[in-house]
Amino acid sequence: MGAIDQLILQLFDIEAFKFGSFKLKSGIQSPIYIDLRVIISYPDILRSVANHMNNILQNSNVSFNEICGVPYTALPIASIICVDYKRPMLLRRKEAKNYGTKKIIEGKFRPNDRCIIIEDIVTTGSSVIETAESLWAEGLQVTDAIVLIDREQHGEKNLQEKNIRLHRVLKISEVLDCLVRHGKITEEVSKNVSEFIHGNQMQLPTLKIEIEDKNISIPIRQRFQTIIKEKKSNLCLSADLTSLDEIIELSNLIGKNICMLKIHCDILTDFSMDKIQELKDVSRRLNFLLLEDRKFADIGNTVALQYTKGLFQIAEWADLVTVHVLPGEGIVQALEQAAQTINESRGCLLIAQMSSKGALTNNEDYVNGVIKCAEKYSDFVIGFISQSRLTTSDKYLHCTPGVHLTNTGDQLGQQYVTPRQAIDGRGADIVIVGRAILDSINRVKTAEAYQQECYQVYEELRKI
Ligand code: 5IU
Repeated sequence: MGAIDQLILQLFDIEAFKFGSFKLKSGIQSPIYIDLRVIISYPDILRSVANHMNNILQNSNVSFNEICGVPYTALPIASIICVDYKRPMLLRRKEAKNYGTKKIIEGKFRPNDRCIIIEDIVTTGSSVIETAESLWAEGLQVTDAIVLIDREQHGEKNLQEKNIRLHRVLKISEVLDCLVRHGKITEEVSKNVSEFIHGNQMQLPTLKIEIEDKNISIPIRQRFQTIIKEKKSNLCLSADLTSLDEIIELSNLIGKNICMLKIHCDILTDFSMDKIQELKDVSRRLNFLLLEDRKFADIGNTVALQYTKGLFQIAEWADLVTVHVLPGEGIVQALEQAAQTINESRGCLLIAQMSSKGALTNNEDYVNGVIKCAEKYSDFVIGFISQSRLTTSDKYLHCTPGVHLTNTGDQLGQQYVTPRQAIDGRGADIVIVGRAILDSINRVKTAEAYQQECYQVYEELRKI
């Protein structure tokens, strides 16, 4: 007999599965009741459950620093795995203590550590999501949860919406099949339970709003606008730093204040797909877009390769990229086509005008050509990098770099205006700020100040 069948039969023998008619907490009448608390009385079964989870960990190549068990039944399972892997354990209190330190997460960890969640059973996934949210709030990275049983009532999808992968030892459908095969329950009971499960798919109500507003599959333009309103931020940080580790650390601190993070991947000395995935996770958690300021400028065929291939595989992680229309509109067509191979929404910003002294972009014919191109590819082009308002249409977000509250320029041609001048005078929606924040003594405080100033002016003028 296979190890999975053996586990299912053991669970049946200790009455972890009960069939009949049971009133659930929600008031719904259910033909099955699963009580996994009983397993703590059976060391062999606990051992076997932990072994199955260890196998999942090995096969899925999930890397982690800590393991967090969800009280109560999953705690002893998580302890065994921690001891097996010699990794520290964390746990999330059901309620924060109202005395002493008020910590909700117990155990030692460092910001940015990877943590996996262990749970005994998933129905809607709400307890895993609550646990992940507490861990995220502490700066931990959580992308995977392992459960003993998935009731297959929409938990996997609900977790997916939060970018958490669900790994399960058993699915309820497998349990039913196995019990029928071994004559423990009749076909009829199995069918009854299956029908109940299918009829009780439980989408989390709060997630419904998220699907409309934040889900990665919604058009990027809509997502951007929602982020700006929700976070009250029209600030984009231009993180022209050469260390991706530093950018990740900084975005953990400043992510809450920005609507977008702009980077140049080709100046990074420590670029790797794993690290950029980490940055992407931070951007999802703290809800900002990632802009790779690649300034594509070649013929369509080459640009499609630059976008999707090579060391950087930009299309995999950048929500938005910047594009020069200098080679003609084929460049945008190529990028849009290439983006269709990615299963998340992607877009681009066309560079219409530059902030640097003597920029050749800044003539009327050129800018008109850029606007025409935006109109033609308006599903993919969501805005401009510009120094003035180019169209009256609200469809395009105008993003303006070259902003500093105290400096007027640098030694290499950069020309600065203040946030108010950028938004009021030049019609910017998004203000792109780099060294004004990066070179300040307290980057977090400075970012907060720019966020407030930029959004206040924006609200005043656009009455959002
Ligand atoms: N950037 C400009 N001007 C432009 C364009 C892009 O400054 O016209 I197009 C980029 C360059 C840099 C950032 O990455 O925006 C501005 O950084 P500072 O705020 O540190 O100058």
